[in-house]
Amino acid sequence: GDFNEALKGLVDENNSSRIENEYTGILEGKDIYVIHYESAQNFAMDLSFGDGEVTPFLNKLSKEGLFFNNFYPQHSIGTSSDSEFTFNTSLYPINNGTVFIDHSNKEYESIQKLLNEKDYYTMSMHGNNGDFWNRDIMHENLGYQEFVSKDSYEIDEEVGLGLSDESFYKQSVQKIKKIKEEKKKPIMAKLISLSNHYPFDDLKTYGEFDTGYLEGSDISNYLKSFNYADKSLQVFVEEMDKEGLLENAVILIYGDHHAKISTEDYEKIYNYDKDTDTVLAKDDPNYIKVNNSYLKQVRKTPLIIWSKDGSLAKKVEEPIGMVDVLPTISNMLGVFNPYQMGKDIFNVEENTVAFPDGSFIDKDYYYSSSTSELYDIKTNELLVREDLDEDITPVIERIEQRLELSSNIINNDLIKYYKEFLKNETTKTKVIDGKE
Ligand code: GP9
Repeated sequence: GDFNEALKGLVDENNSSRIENEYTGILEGKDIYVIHYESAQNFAMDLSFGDGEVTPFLNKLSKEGLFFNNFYPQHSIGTSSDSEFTFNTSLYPINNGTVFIDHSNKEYESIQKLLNEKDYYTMSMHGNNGDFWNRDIMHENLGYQEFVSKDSYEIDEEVGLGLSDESFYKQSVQKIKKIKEEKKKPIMAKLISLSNHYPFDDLKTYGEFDTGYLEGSDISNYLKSFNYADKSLQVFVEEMDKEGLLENAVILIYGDHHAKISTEDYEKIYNYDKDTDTVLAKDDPNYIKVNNSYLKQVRKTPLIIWSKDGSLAKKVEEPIGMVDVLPTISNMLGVFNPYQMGKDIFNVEENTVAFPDGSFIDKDYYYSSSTSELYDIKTNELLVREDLDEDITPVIERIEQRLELSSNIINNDLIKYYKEFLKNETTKTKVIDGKE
């Protein structure tokens, strides 16, 4: 019916925009290690205090790799699980529930399934309970051949929600090593980190990290936690290297969503005066309250594709969303998902990042659907739509249509029916061919 027509439109559009570019196939056959980096936010990468940068190791990787510094996760209420879902499928999360929980019985096309067909071994690893976010069911559905969770790890050191990142990474490297030896094929392994999680109160385990004028605030605790997670990530990369696992591999890092940090705490950073080393008082006439546009941008998370030889090094400024990651990396890996909602970032001139609530960001604007406010993305100034040269109504409408199509695919299991429809079409053609 109508749904299939809309899906057919998407498939046709995706097929016709499949273009070779300088990145096509460059990762074919390489091992891909994906770090799902809990609550990693971009702004912290730019901060440094008495003890130096908050995330020196992540910063190093961002300089040596392909660094998307305007990357936005597009999660809804399913937070971590939504980001995983969108990364895996290039579909948007739904608004009235959580795909991982409510739609785990539907059929999806995923990066794992595409790589499985290319004889990859695909797996995911996490130090938390396997049924958290219904992962044990959903990871299998999404095509991971193996999901290693809490029961397979020795819980020898705990931070926040459970097994510490450092121990998790160390044990994971040994598991990866064993699997590489056994399977003798390219591997895609996703490692879901855990330590950098709210409420960021495990200060003793994080270790010393001076946050200067922020000391004592929640954001300070977040930065200490992130600094800990950064040191753990460094352990992971160094151990992988020691085991010789980085020679024909890339590490892809994405921040899954923003952390719970109060607006007031962001304002501390915004209203900090370097010369006097003080934060402006709240009643000071120069005190600046941050608005929605600022908050949307300060909640950006990193996206990095890194290889040991540094050959990918480049900064990509174009706005990119989680939904665009699969189209972009699948072109690099030489696979293709016809049901993707996102775009290969290297094949678009200007990208628009849509959020599940209908808000969007592009190179000029941030539009908030809940308030219908439009902001200048660079100055965070509120704009008057009527005063603009261009009309953004068609952009808003197109986004609504795309989100509706994505939700329909999920709610009505359209990929399954579409695949059946395609199979029938092929059989029909064969019968006709047979008669001729
Ligand atoms: C739990 C971890 C955190 O296993 O992924 O989930 P979140 O609270 O970030 O959605």
